Amino acid sequence: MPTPSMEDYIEQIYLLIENKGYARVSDIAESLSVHPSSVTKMVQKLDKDNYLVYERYRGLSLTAKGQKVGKRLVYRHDLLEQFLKLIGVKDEHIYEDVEGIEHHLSWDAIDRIGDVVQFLDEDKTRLKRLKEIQEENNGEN
Ligand SMILES: [Mn+2]
Repeated sequence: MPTPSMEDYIEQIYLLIENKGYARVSDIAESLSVHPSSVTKMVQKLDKDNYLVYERYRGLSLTAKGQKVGKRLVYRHDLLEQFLKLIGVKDEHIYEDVEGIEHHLSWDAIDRIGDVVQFLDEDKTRLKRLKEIQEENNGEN
């Protein structure tokens, strides 16, 4: 199992490759706000653990295992954003909140949150009722 830090790297590398077609050490460092030397170190570890293949002058590509994990991590991040948005969390909190919790939930919890998203999404009266409750509770504070 990848550590939280490894997950952050795999997730960002997956996104960079998806969006730009490649992931350079400097791009990874920028998107994670870390020093390039930390990226090089982690990339070497991820290579050793078979998530990616790193060649100093050719760049880096995800293995099948790395792609599979990356895809799941991006799905998890997006689902949690969608969930927080649906339950009414303010936009300005969503990204940081997801970054804070995503590594600490079991896949069981992720799947159950997926159920709730579907539950709220498939019948708009449910969301409407949730909004009413929130307005009532906000009135109390
Ligand atoms: Mn994330």
